[in-house]
Amino acid sequence: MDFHSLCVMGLGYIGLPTASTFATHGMQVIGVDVNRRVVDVLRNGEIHIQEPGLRTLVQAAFRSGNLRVSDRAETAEAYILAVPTPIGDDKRADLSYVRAAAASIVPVLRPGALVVLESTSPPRTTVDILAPILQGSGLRAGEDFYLAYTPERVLPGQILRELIDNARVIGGVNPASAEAGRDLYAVFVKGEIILTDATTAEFVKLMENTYRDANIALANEFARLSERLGVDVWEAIDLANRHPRVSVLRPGPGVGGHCISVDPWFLVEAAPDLSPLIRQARLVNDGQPAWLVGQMEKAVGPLAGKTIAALGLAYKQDVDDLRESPAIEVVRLLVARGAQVRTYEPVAPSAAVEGAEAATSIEQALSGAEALVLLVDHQALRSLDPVVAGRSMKSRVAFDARGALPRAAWKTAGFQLHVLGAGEGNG
Ligand code: SAJ
Repeated sequence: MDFHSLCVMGLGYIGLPTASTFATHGMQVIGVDVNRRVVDVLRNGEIHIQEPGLRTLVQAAFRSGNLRVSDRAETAEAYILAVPTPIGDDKRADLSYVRAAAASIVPVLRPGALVVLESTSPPRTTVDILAPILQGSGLRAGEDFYLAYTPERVLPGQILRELIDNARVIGGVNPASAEAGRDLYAVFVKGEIILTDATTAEFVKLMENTYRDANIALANEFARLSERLGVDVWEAIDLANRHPRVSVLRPGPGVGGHCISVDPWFLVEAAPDLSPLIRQARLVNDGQPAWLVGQMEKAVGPLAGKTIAALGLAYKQDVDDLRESPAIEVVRLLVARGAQVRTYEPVAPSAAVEGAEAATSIEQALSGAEALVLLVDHQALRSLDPVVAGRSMKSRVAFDARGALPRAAWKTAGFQLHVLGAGEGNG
């Protein structure tokens, strides 16, 4: 099939790059977001999210004349749904955005169109939830219109390259739908495109992020064990990873972002009796901020009244995304312990946590601090000069929750340095 027009529902971290990339590859694209502010920002030539290269791409898309933005769906040959699928406090998927986006397509859906869901979703969402809503149009999925699921697999920070280069799994409600999906994405995808059924494609996505979550949980548990056993986990991981079939990930303050800390719950929700390991991995990673704060208390005593500089709030290095960030959870716990916390987030300078003071510069964050804690290994923080940092602080105490600070330099600068997972006598 040849597609000329596309309607992308949801202009966030996935929808905006996807819509723009299709537009720069010659498709007529209408990008839709129900948030009026997002539409206005984009119409003013700005972008509302940070991602390397995105501004240039979006500007090129607008300049090509192929991209328009709106707050309502329009008739097109193909639709992509890239709306959020968050979890509630009960750890169950909230599909309200998917339902609403699907319902808004119903009046404009025409025979022969293709609808693709990209949002990470619980298994069977495409078949059991999306298809019935779209069939409210009177058209039948797989017969009168094509319906497919394809997971986005791009890594925040490298979205634009991975969007094009990564392999794509496309699952259809029938083979013709998967083939239609392939024809659409072949417009720009250079990676291999592999066809399957919709539920398998949904499951593959959840497996990938669950695999990573479980492996990070393992690294975090290794860090806890190392502290107890007097082993330096960083050295131990380096040595274990010389084994040809071992690749232990990095321990840290926990797992954040809107993907890995969320998606495994979709599998737990689907079959709690069959997923104890997946659930436990989530609990280990969610418990990591409290573990870190506990270790800080062990090292320096009660935190109440202590002035602590918390460096980094994003969920991982060199992104501005604060969603589900374990760094924010650590700050909350420090505040709850009565510490005077000053935060500094170089990539998202306006980021703030209730109860903590948001510093606008690293100097301001460190000035008079009795300890610092490195929570995100942003390039700008890794390269912090310990001599300069020590000069503005009241006491030279540093906690490194990412194993990212050059230890010798910090110790030479007179710092008492505590590294997560570096057992007593090895730090
Ligand atoms: N983290 C660790 N230790 C590690 C690796 C990561 O503590 O060794 C932490 C990070 O600091 C962060 C969290 O895990 O808080 C997640 O970061 P990430 O870089 O592992 O993954 P995301 O959430 O940015 O992107 C993931 C990717 N999935 C996989 O690698 C399997 C990406 O390909 C997906 O497209 C994305 O989720 C998504 O949108 O689902």
